[in-house]
Amino acid sequence: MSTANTVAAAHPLICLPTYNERENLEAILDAISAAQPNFHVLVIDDASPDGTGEIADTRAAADERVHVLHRRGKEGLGKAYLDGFAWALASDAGYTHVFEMDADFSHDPRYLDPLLRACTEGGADLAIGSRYVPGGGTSGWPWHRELLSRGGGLYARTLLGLPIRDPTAGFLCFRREALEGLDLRAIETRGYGFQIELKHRVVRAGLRVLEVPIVFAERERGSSKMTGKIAVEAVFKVARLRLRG
Ligand SMILES: Nc1nc2c(ncn2[C@@H]2O[C@H](COP(=O)(O)OP(=O)(O)O)[C@@H](O)[C@H]2O)c(=O)[nH]1
Ligand SMILES: [Mg+2]
Repeated sequence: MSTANTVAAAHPLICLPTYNERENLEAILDAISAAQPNFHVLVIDDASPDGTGEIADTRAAADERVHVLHRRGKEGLGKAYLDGFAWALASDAGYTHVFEMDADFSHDPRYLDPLLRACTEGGADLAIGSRYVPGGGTSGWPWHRELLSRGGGLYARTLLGLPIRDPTAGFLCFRREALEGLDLRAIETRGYGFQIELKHRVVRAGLRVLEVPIVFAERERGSSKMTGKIAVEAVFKVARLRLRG
C-alpha cells in the first residue's frame, strides 16, 4: 500500500457529518471541490428531517467524488464519524488520508492543503486544525462559546495530560495507517467529547501529532447542534478516561 509521502500521491477522503444542513451542504461541497478538485467527500447524514440526505444523494449521483452514508437517526457526532471512518477504511478506493470537517463553513476549505501537507511533508500521523496555536483563532463566536471551548480544552489537556493546544478541534487529517492502528470500536463518547477521546487514543498510541493554525468562523446559516447535555457528557467521559489511566 502506498504511504503517500507526497501531496500528488495522496487520495484523501473528507468525512462530512450533517444534521439539518440543507442551507449549507451544496455550497460547502462546491467550496471543497473548488479548493481541492481531487478530494473525495463522504457525507454522513443522520436522517436529517430537513432533507439534507436527499440533497447529498442528488450530488452523489452527479459527481463520482461525492459519496453518502445514511444513518438511521441522530446518534451524535462520534457515532457518525466512527461509521464514516469504517466506510473510508473498507472502501476499494484506497484512501490515503481521512479528514474530519464540519459542513457549516466553520472549517474553511483553504486549510485542507496545509492539513494534508502536515501529514505528507511534515510527517504527522494526525494533523489538527488548531484555534489555539499562534496564527489560529475564532471569529464571530459569542464569549460563552469561546469560554466553553477554551475551558473544555484546558480541562481535557490538564486531566489527560494531552500535549495538544486544541483538544476539542474537529478539523483533522489522519494518515490512513494511523487510523487503522486505533481501536476505534472501543470509543464510547457520542457527542463532541468524541474529539477529546479520539485525540487521547492517538497520543496513547504514540502517534505523531502536528497542530496547524486555523481561524474557526461561526456558522452563518442553520443552527448549532451543541447542547448542554453534550457538554456534560464530555466532562464525565474525560474524568472516566482519566480514572482508567
Ligand atoms: N451525522 C451527524 N452530524 C452531526 C451531528 N451533530 C452535529 N453534526 C454535524 O457536525 C458538524 C458540527 O456541528 P455543529 O452543530 O455546527 O457544532 P458547533 O460548530 O460546535 O456548534 C455540522 O456539520 C453538523 O451538521 C449528529 O448527531 N450526526
Ligand atoms: Mg458548527
